[in-house]
Amino acid sequence: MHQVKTTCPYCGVGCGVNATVAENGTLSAVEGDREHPANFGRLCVKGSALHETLGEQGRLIKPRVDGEEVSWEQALSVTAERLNTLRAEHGNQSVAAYLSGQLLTEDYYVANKLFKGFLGTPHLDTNSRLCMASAVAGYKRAFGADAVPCNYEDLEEAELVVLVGSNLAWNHPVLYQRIKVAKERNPLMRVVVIDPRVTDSCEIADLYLGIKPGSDAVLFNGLLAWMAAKNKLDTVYLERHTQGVDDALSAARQSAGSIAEVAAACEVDAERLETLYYWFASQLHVVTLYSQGVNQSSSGTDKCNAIINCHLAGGKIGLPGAGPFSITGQPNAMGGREVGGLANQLAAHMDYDTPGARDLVSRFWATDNLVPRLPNGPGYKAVELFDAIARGEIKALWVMATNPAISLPDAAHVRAALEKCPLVIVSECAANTDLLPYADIVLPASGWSEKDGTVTNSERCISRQRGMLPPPGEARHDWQIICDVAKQMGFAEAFDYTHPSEIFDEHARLSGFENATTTQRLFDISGLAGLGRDGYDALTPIQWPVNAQAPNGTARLFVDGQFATPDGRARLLPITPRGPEQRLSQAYPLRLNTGRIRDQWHTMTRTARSPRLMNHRAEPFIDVHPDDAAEAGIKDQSLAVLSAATGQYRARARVSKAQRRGEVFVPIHWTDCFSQNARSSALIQRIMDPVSGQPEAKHGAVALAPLAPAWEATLLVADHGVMPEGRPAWCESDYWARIPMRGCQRWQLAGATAVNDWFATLAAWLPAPPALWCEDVATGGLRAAGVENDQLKWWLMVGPPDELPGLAWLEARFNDDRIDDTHRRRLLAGCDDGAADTGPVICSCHQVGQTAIVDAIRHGDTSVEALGARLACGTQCGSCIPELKSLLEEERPNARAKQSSAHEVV
Ligand SMILES: Nc1nc2c(c(=O)[nH]1)N[C@H]1C(S)=C(S)[C@@H](COP(=O)(O)OP(=O)(O)OC[C@H]3O[C@@H](n4cnc5c(=O)[nH]c(N)nc54)[C@H](O)[C@@H]3O)O[C@H]1N2
Ligand SMILES: Nc1nc2c(c(=O)[nH]1)N[C@H]1C(S)=C(S)[C@@H](COP(=O)(O)OP(=O)(O)OC[C@H]3O[C@@H](n4cnc5c(=O)[nH]c(N)nc54)[C@H](O)[C@@H]3O)O[C@H]1N2
Ligand code: SF4
Ligand SMILES: [Mo]
Repeated sequence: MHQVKTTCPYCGVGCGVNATVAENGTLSAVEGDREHPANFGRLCVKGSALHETLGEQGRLIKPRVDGEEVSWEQALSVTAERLNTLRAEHGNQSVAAYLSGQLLTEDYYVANKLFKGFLGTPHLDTNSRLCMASAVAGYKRAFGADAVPCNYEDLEEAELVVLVGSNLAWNHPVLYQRIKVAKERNPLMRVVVIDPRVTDSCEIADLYLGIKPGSDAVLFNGLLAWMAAKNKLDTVYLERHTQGVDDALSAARQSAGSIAEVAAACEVDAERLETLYYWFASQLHVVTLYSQGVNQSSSGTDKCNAIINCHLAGGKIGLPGAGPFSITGQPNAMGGREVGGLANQLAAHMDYDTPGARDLVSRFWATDNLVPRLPNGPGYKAVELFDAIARGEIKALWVMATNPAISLPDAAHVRAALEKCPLVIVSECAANTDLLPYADIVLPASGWSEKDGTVTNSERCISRQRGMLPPPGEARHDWQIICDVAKQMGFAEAFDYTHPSEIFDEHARLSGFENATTTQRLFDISGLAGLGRDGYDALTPIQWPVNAQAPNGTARLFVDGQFATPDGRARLLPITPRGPEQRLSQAYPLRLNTGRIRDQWHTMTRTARSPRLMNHRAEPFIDVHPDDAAEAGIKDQSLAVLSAATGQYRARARVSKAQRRGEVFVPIHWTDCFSQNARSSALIQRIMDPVSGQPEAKHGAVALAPLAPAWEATLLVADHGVMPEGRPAWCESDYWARIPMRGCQRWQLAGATAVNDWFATLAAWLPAPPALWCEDVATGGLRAAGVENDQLKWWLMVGPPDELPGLAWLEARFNDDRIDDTHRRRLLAGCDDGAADTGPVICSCHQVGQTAIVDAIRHGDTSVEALGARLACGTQCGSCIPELKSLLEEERPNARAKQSSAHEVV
């Protein structure tokens, strides 16, 4: 048994993880690394379940070409040959790559080098386009470089933290916990949440602004104008270190009138708005932390600059506890930006129009004598790239570590493009995704715990992810696959790496190459060149820039007021606010918001492997305000359908006052692997920010209607030895959702037409006939179970899922070697005689259910601490504390109607 220090592969917080590798070669436990500056020992529920998501089952283990398993040798030569043929026939620019912020920096670097440097195509973009592109463009316009000024300590040192379009409690939980602790220590610290939804992040908010979706630029323009009117501008800072304040101010004044007018435009209370303005203007130590509620907009870049303007105007930047902080989503969104993985970038923070950059990069890569030369200008951004595929212009696409069939807007259009594309190559870890059916060539990649390299988190901190386990089957590391293909294509010398440390070394050298002489680039990690393999293996977290001037890294940028623009001054930009471009209409009257849930990661290829992470939100859902639900004739927990111009979405309604009237929220996580039709991206149009190319994923237009099925059922099916391969027959139902459990799968099903003969239906669905059967003719309810060789094979309940017993007991029976007589008698009931149903799981770490918590509250527990002492809930990662508080509130005598999980905030 030994311990390895590595980094969590999920969110951009980039927590350090201590992983325990057991004697049998498995990863037996994980805990937070106390020495890592991102988390100092903390982990959230996803991070602490990492070891439960590993194992060979469900992994891709062999390369495939045209649906047939082949050797690596064949896969590589076919890949190289087909790419070369298409390039020869249609030109270099007919091939493209679509990468991901979940690749390691080394993978990203070689992919960028191959496509832009050696294949001569600029069409290499990344899913960071859907995520960080507006933040990148905002920083570049203001600072002259894509550089996050702040660090995590600033969040603790601030007197005011403003969360804009960020549900930090769920999406960056460890940072949220850090702010929470800092707030307990510093009673003067204030937190403001600006979000159309009341989220769990509001738990620590002193002020909540339930803003009209898309109106953030009006709010921040209003703030700038207000600061000027109240003499709260830092005129000395503006004069010495910035440019453009006059134009910015006049644009701000034009769009934002009085407090009352801004409040009306943003649909928030005027007094609350003025409180925010007053707090912001009167504090120097302010951090505004913004995320997808700002970025994923057709005017996302402008919103970022509206925020940055206010920080520059108040001199609230370059100081401890101050700055505009764009928080990154993916573990290596930042690393991808560093190597130049966006289509408008060339390499190492250099763009095509950076003076001298093209020459510098081609000399460094020794491509200057090569035909083709480096591309002349930017390539297609993600949405444009798929449009070019649909037009037939791009003939070959290599996708790595992302799933455009799910995460790009207008999924139907993307799928049609993929269908049409002559060559689709996919490098992937999971055996089952919505993208793989479109792949001509499938290349099995190693995953977290197997791969070795570096990632950069939200505070520019470079950390090592370390390989601990061998990849399953024949899976290879992404960097290796790319280099193998490059070698087959004739570029052996330039891709002759034997270890990621060599790639990192080259990346570090490029970042410093002629830096300060020709193009002055802020991104400089030349201090990390020449580490050698041992130095690379021993690398401890460090923040860039790391160079001769800053050998130990740089905690904070722009402390001297010098920016990366030609004249060293930051830019304030004139911002004219624009609303969402996806317009509401009579046909589609509701505003659609999309986002994340606490326990799942994106398309669930990893988090759904840990059954306990499925418990918090088991099915796809639609959050809807009670009045909108009533108007549509929809009850809480009933099935509903959303329609948009581009597609449909079916899920269970959650009626909640946390939603504003006229707006619905859906999660982004469900794919065709987990549900019949619950892809959020099917409802979003292909509309982008004109500067950044980031899609407007937060502002769809939809209609809501009940699904009103004739029947609903819950079917549990054992994992092994029951069903043949392929999609089960019940997937023909009008609604289904698959929920992985331990040893079995739960299927929530519903149909539009009544089933007259369940016995015949079950015989058609399942090989094992019913052994137990209980029908309630009056209600149409039915319970049945299939038992073979004393083993539970399946269990069915026809009826609405709120009649289900807690499923822990049944789950245990699916894992029994044999069902004894006592258990057999209880099977249809689905629980032990008198056993309490624990209800939906609230605390994922300790698996504590809602019923147990409510019971404890009714027995006198009045605080989160008391509940923790009795049930252990909320005592590990703390992510469920907001929900515990809601339950405490709801169960209080005379509590308001038990309808919402909203928190009261002033
Ligand atoms: N659990 C979990 N954590 C994750 C991820 C995950 O999949 N699961 N993914 C990671 C990734 S890649 C990313 S990018 C981050 C994203 O992290 P966040 O940006 O925090 O995530 P989202 O839930 O997409 O959206 C944030 C909030 O924006 C709000 N919003 C919508 N429209 C507007 C608006 O017009 N104005 C304002 N002010 N707010 C608005 C939404 O209501 C939502 O609460 O999370 C990372 N962390
Ligand atoms: N409507 C709507 N759409 C959105 C968003 C939204 O808020 N609303 N958010 C957008 C944002 S911010 C993001 S970041 C995207 C995320 O969307 P995606 O990037 O499409 O989602 P993931 O599930 O993270 O896809 C990663 C894939 O890579 C595989 N994988 C994991 N590790 C590795 C590896 O090491 N190598 C290889 N080769 N494969 C690997 C995983 O199994 C998975 O299939 O979605 C975007 N789309
Ligand atoms: S906060 Fe993010 S990086 Fe940290 S453990 Fe959770 S998912 Fe991983
Ligand atoms: Mo993201």
